[in-house]
Amino acid sequence: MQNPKRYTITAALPYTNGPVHIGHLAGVYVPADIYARYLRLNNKDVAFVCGSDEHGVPITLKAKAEGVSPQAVVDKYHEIIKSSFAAFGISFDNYSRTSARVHHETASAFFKDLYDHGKFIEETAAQLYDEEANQFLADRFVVGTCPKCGNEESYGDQCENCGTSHNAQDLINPRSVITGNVPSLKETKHWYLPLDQYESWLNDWILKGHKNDWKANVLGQVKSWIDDGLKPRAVTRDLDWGIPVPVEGGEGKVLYVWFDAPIGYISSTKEWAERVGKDWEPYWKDKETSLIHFIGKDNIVFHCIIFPAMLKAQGSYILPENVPANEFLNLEGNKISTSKNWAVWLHEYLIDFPDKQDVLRYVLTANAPETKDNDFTWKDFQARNNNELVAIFGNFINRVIVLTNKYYDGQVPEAKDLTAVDEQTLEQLAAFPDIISKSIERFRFREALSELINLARLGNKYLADEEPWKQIKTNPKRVETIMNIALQIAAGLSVLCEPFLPFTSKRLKGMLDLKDSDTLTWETVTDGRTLLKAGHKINKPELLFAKIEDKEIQVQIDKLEASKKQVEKQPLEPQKQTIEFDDFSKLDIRVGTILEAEKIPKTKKLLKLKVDVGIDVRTIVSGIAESFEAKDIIGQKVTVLVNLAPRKLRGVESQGMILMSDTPDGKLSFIEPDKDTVENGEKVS
Ligand code: B3M
Ligand code: ZN
Repeated sequence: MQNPKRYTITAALPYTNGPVHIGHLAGVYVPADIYARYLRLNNKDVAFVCGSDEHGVPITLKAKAEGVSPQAVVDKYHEIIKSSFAAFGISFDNYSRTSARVHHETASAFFKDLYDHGKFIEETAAQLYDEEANQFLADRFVVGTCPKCGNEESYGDQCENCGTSHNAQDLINPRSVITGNVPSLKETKHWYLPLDQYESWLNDWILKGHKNDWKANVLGQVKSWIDDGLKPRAVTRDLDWGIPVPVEGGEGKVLYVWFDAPIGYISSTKEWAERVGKDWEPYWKDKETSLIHFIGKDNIVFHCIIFPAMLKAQGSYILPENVPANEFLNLEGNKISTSKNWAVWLHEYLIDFPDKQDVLRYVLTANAPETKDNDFTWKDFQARNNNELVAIFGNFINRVIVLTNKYYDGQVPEAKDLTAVDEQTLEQLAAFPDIISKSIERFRFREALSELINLARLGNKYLADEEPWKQIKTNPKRVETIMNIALQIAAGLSVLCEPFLPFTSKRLKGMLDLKDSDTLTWETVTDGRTLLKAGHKINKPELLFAKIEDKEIQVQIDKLEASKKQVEKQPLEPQKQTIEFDDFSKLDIRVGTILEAEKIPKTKKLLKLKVDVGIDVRTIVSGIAESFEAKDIIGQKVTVLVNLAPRKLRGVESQGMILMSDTPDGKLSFIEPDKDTVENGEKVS
């Protein structure tokens, strides 16, 4: 679309079943924020909206796992996510949540509207049911083998291995996540969106209409969906967490989370418009609005097929102009995994690196998984900070500010008698806004960022070639011009870096004493000669970027290693049922000493022991022969359950039990008092 009147920019609504990690940031929120900030700097009318996705099975499962209500789960993570986005400088115009009233009303009305206009198919069909849990098994309540790739741990709605999304009934060997049982089938009524009826329209609109401007990975997925043939898709579920189905027969059912969540973009826009006194409708209904969805690749089908079909069915909404979905970011060579805690969590990063938001924004953009999956490593994070932000960007700015303060007491000198090199440098500066724009407008943020760094390189090269620090003695007039031009580049950087590095932009503008009220837009950089007027006074130098030392990086690597070990550890048995103190006090446990030990013939595990337990010396048969040699344990102090009913093992009566604990290598270990002075017969309580 040439010159749209306004932009509606959406970023995928994060599920509130956990905090946000760098994969989410690199895939969705950082590129969306760059785009929104860029447009605002170009004086465009922008609504950048997002919010928490608070429905769906993942929330219910998390609530079950934590033993709290779904509401408690969403309240907790909504706060964490919302505040960490804000601290990270993601400039949403509005961050809402799908539990908000405006959203329940909007989604409900949307469903009712489609229902009233006969856009759904109503169908009663057999669905997976867990008899023991008394519940239908939709989506993530069921796992099984993916019909497409054979992954045995595929969810009911989506396979994380191959990315395909399917219906729970499509799984081979399904089992309930709640009980582990094999589900049965039970009839239930649902409403379906007949996607098959939209197939040829989707084909024309996306595969023909957008074949040149949408990303190849997005077109590829859409094509494969359409080639496979679209089927009607249920938009309601038998669950109790979600937005109630607002029509007759909908009792006890809720809207499918992927029906309500994208409507969340609309509700969030409404909430924003209300707050700032605007009309929300043009942002969703005016043909001259450009609607852009930023998402990760696992959300493509929902944003390119299902949601557009819903919008089309409703009839009065615009369709997305582009859906620049990213691939995935891996971490240190492995897939990011919430359950394995293999992630860098944003809220933790912000604690560990409180003033380094821009460093992470930089690294995630430079490494963005735009066309293929990419890897984040802490070493690369450190290297990019030290070799690019500090050594190129920071170094240039520092030289300019320090020298201007030193030579001219901070006053911008005048540029006179420009040389060919000066003219050329200014022309190069003036070309950057356009170069960077072109990349941003094609959603090539890595390319855009590398051009930004090229501008800092230009500044460094200019200073290195012109050597003001040498010429100041021999040709001070010339140095005035050099420093003026270097200052224009610094000012240009302060503007052009804003979408990528907003905190840096602010600090740099502070040093250059460029007030926010100054009319410095993207466009002004194209006339790079007068960004800073002669005589303008700048401020003292401050550190823009600091070197990151090995030890700071090691802390992060150690943290990841610790998560890995945690996962590799054998899972501990869950705690047994609670007992009363009276139950415990029935046990009579005493300290004892092994006096004799011999192997019981023809057994692998059993030793016959004579143990002095203070009250008497008794025979105990113990299954510890795989962990100890009989001769080595004579004299060993032990704890013994002495009032266990005697029983015969291999013909020998055992009168008690030695208490042991397991060791990580699968052997046993004695439980002994930590002091030698504890005597046989002392009670353990
Ligand atoms: N909550 C899914 C996800 O985080 C999701 C996106 C909704 S966007 C409308 O992958
Ligand atoms: Zn699969």
